[in-house]
Amino acid sequence: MAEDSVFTYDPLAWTVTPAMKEAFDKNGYILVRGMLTQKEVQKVRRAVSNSKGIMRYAFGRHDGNSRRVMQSIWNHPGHDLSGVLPRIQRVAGTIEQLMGGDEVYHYHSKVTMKDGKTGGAFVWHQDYGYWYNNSVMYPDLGTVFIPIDDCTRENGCLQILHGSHRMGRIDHIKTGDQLGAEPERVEHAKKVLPHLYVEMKAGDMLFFHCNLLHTSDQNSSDLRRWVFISCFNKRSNNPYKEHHHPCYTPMSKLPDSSLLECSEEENLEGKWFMLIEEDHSVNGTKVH
Ligand SMILES: O=C(O)CCC(=O)C(=O)O
Repeated sequence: MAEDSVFTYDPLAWTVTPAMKEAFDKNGYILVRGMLTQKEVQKVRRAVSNSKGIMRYAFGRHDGNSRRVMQSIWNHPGHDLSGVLPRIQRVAGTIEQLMGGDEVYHYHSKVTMKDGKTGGAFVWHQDYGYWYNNSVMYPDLGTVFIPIDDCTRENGCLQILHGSHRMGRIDHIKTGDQLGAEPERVEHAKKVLPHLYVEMKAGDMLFFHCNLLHTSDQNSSDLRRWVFISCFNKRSNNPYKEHHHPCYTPMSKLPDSSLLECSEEENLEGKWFMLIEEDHSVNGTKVH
């Protein structure tokens, strides 16, 4: 990893510093080690792994190489544990500051599930390659990638092209059931930009710009690789048409202590899980 983009969480003095903002703008991401405590990781892992809603709404997208990536996506955070995590200051407050400080709202959260030996790959893409199709005018969105299992090269950790967000939006074409960035351009970018494997411990967080090119391999190891991902849009970038993710909806941020205080492991009320047939960016295949 580029040293100027790697930070360590300090619970007593967490603030987005000018160095973090500069690294985010220049490199397209920052990685913060140890943002969740072990106790918090265990609580989130248990809630997500036991969640009936997340499993019920899971769907697969073929990766063009005989496997599927499995995801479950919900649009409004809700008030249970999986709705508290995106709204704590460490998550929502940090991405908001990194994106310049204007108000952000919850665009959606998801869990990507790569089980051992079966987990599929994500093709190279930019998140804005999808979201552009949702009538979102500007690339003013950001993603927070929060592993709940350790992510290594063996189990299909995230890979990024350092600085690729500065290429602007690239055309995306269908690959398997996924939208992938134009391969010729990606191949060239791989020659001129550092290609990084982002190995992360559960509880580390990667904050990245919506035009950063990223991918991840199939999981052929024995170890599960599940990741919680939350995506945010600026209020000022309200999509000009309604679609399968929300238009501006005020989001109340929560103190960091809320995660351990939350007693609702699961409550699906108001979460608006996305059905695969409603996804007009690209389609996939139903699991249930
Ligand atoms: O979980 C991963 O490896 C990548 C997920 C991703 O890129 C996405 O959902 O857009």
